[in-house]
Amino acid sequence: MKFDFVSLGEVLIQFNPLSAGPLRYPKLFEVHVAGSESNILIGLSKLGFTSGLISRVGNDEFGIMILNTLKGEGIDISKIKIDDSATTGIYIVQRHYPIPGESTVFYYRHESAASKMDADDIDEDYIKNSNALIITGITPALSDSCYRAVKKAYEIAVKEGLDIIFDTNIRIKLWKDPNKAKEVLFPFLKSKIILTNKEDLGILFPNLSFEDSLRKIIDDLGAEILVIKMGEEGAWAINKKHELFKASSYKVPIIEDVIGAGDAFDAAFIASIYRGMKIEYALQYGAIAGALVITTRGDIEAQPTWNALETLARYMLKKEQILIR
Ligand code: KDG
Repeated sequence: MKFDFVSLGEVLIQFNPLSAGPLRYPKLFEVHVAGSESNILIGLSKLGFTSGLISRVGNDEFGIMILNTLKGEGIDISKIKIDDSATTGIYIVQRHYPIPGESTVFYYRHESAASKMDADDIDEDYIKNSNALIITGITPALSDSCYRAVKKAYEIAVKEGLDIIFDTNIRIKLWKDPNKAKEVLFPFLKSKIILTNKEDLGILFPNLSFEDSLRKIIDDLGAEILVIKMGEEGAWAINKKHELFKASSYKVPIIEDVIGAGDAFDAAFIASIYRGMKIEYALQYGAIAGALVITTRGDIEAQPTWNALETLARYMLKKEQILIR
């Protein structure tokens, strides 16, 4: 079977408290399946694209929950190994504290099953049989062996001429040292589509101004589209001709949990581009998908179908919140 997209990364169990505030108080938690790469693939699946994920889960109930969820969402799980030697990683979300509207994550994923992924987990034919490879800056941060796995997948994709889509997604809690993040992630910036944010650009290009870092990615590293996600301030995109596109964010009436908005944005942006839409509309669809996800706890549940995206876009047009096709 040929997939539209293939990715590799850790799928985690997310514990999300029913009440906001410091984690010492909540007694009730919801359980969700999350993880940047799987979030993006699930978002793409809801928007009509096929994909497979390369990963590992522990031989435990959470591992089974992840496999069942991914399968249920239409993701191929044939390359997700069940590792007897380690457990499935988890993380806990603290919402609206200390900064209202923001969420903080606490990881319990050190030495997790997915962190044991290695270059041997990468099956060349599986990558070759996909149209595009999606990678994020999270997987290379998990362990040296995960870095080798990402590098191998990337090299196969380059050799086979696949489109490569890279979300820089620098998680400082995982890297600890920003210089290490820069050193390891820089080579992956040679990708067709780059999705990033201002903070990550500051880490990747510490000696360049914001404008010069954009120029460097487009002119020297060869990206065709560079997207800068700016949360509440919306998103920008730049193409090879240096045309700049801007979309505002959609202001939602409730912010439940902002985690996962960036992945939903990526999925809707990528889906729109691969459906042949213009960059300016793809940006707006990305912003809509991101807005939807922050209205609920969990990263994947409110990711939109194509129909939902269009319904919300029309509703917003009526309210003149943003201009949409
Ligand atoms: O983008 C959302 C992810 O950050 C979250 O689901 C957990 O993958 C995760 C990570 O490594 O932070």
